[in-house]
Order: sequence, then structure tokens, then C-alpha cells
Amino acid sequence: MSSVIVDSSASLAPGEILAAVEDELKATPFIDVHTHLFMPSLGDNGLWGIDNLITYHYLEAELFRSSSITVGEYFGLTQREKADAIWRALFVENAPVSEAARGVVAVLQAFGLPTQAPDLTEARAFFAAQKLDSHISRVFELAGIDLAVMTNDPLDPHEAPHWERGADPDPRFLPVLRLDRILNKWADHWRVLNALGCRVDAEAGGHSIDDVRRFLAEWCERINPVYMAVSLPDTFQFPESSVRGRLLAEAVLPACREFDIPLSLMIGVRYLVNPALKLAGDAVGKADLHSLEYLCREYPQNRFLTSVLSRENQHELCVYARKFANLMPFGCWWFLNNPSIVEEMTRERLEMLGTSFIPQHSDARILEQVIYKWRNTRRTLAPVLANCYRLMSEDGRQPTRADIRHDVRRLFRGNFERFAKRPRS
Ligand code: FIX
Ligand code: ZN
Repeated sequence: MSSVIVDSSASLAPGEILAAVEDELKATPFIDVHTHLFMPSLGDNGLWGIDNLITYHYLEAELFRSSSITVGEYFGLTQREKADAIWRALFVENAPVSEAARGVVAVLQAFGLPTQAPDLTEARAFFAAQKLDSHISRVFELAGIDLAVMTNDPLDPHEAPHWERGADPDPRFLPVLRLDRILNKWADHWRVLNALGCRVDAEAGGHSIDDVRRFLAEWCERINPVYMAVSLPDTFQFPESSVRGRLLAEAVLPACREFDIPLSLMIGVRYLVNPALKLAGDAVGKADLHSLEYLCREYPQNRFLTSVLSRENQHELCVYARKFANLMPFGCWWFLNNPSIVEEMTRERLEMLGTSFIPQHSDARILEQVIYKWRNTRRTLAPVLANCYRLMSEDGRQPTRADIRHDVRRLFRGNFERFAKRPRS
């Protein structure tokens, strides 16, 4: 087959730009900078396969709008029964037009499985026949990613023992130290830290700060995280004389400086507005980003990898990123990860930040979700990026394929590699 030699330094005609952008997006393996996926050595924390895909909390929330089943009845079912209920309501009785439902269809299509079957028999047989390690590689290849950044919780009783026994690293995954239980749920977890030998108390007084700092250092040595991370409520304030405020200022930020890693702040969650829905019960609130401004200004030696959940906070996040080079906006998080909003957010980021931000992460909880989440990202962002080069061309600078290749690598790899100071690709 003749391979077309592309002169990457040649200027592109306006009619060639979109195809060049699509080619470079397809040809570039992305780094997925935030997921809830787990490397195989972390055991059954890692979720994959059709029943997990269909019982994703996004789809659970949609089920109760399209079925007479009550929340109590649903959570009393087995996982297969739950998946059957969701399949029937969202994929058989109604067309799967929502973002999350279409995603399941895209995964089935990617593996050549029926997308309109009356039940899940064939899909279940297919996934049951997969061997996890080779399946991960196949899924990453289909998704066009070569690295997934995990979310690793040192106080999770289902995960920490794997690390303490020495979980084998996997070159396809990068660890992160997740701090929600320490920073947001101190009242429920200081005793757990105490049992682990930390001299802490309910008010985080005495040796608490020093021992949390030591605990963080021990876990950084153990798992070698690319960053530390915490999700924060829409009400987050900093500086603040609260336990969270003091732990953040005196333990977490110094530890990030000591290990020279960013802190990921994911701001704007209204937790469990409907507790009955469990993981699906969280909502969104507009946050006061003056706290982020203060952190970026007063802690110039720290780097803040930041995503905000409210659509109404996006423009000011871009403005702050123009003011502070230690602030790296990333992703179209959770309720924002829909084409209509991804397009709006990415256009304003390109207009204000050029290619100095990280456009997307998948937030995948189930392995195969990366297939549709990254397919959607490429599909949505290709025309957005192409429009930038078209406008640049109209204004007098002709784009080349080399420009596009460089920019795509910067957006989906280089900005993260530089900000996290690894991995070197
Ligand atoms: O805090 C987080 O990492 C959030 O992404 C999750 O808690 C959330 O449930 C989610 O998976 C959103 O996509
Ligand atoms: Zn997440």
C-alpha cells in the first residue's frame, strides 16, 4: 500500500485543515490525566465489563427518570439485575441518546457487539472471555491513550493493603495521592490515622500537622504519585482557620513542594444532594474562586492542576490561568463532559490561553469508558481546533501540519508532562 508522504512543513490550504487536525488527533496517543481506573495489581478495585459499564452512576441517575422502579427497589437488586433494568429502560424502551448511554453503545460497537440486543447475554459472554491485562492494552489502543492517571486513596481499606503489600507498578498507569478523606472527612478519619501511628486528634492539634505531613511523605515514597488531589465543595474557602485550611497550608502544600508535584484541586461539588442515589447523588455549585486566586498568588512554589465543576466558573478560571503560570486548567469535568459544553469551554480556553492548558480527562470509572470518552473528545474538538487554525490563516499566518502536530502533542501530553515534571515521553 503506497504510504502518502506528508510534507509537514508545507502550509495547509483552508480546505485541508480539518482533515489534518483529525489525522493528528488520531495519530497522537493521549495522557488521561484523571481517571478512577486501577492497575491490575490493585485487584478488584479495577472495574470493567458490561455490567459495570451499564451500572455507571451517570446511568443510574438517568434510570430513575425513565423507569417506575424506586431507588430502594433498585439498590436491592444484584448487579446483573440492575444492569438488566437499566438496559431495558434506557436502551430498549427508549433510544440511548444521552452522552452516557451513547457511550455504552460506542463501546459495544468498538468490540463488534450488537447494540440493539434485547438483553445482555452476548455482551456478557464476550467480556467474560477477556483476559484483563491484554484487554487493558486493547482498550487503551482503541481509546488512543497510552497512560491513565489513577486516583489512589491511602485511607481506602479496599485499596491501601494492596500498596502496603507492594503492588506491582504498571507502565500504563500513574499513581495519584487522593486526600479527600483527610481534608474533607477529618472527623471520620483522624482515628484511622491514629491507629496507623499518627499522633492526631479531632481538632488536628498537637503533633497532628507534623504527623500528617509524615504520613503524606511515607505514601509519596510508597506510590510515587504524579500529583496529590482533592475534590472540594462549592463552599471551599482558603485561607481558613478550619482543620482543612490548616492541613492544606501546613501539611499538604509543603509536602507537594518537598516532592515537587502539583496539587490537583477539583472544586465545585455539592455532595449528596440526594443521598439515596449514593455515588449518583452529587450535584454542582458555583464556587468562590478567590480562594484559588489566593493559593496561586501566595504559594508561587506550588503548582495547581485545577478543574472546576460549574459552567459559570469556567471563564474566570481561564482569566486566573492568564494571571498565574502555576495554575493549569484541565478537563471538562463530570456534568461538563458533554459536547455542547466541551465545545464552549475549549473555545474560550484556546482564545484566552492558546494551547497552554489540558483540554480533557476522561474521569473513567470503568475501563472501557475511555473508548467513548476519548472518541467523543476527538470528535468534538477536531472542528474547534480546526477553526482556530482557519482564523489564524485568515489573519495571515498559514498553519502547517507540523504546527498542528506540535499543538496536539502539547495539549494532550506535553502540558501535563511539563507541569507534573514527568513522565518523560
Ligand atoms: O471527585 C472526583 O474525582 C469525581 O470525578 C468523582 O467523585 C465523580 O463521581 C465522577 O466520577 C465524575 O465523573
Ligand atoms: Zn474523578
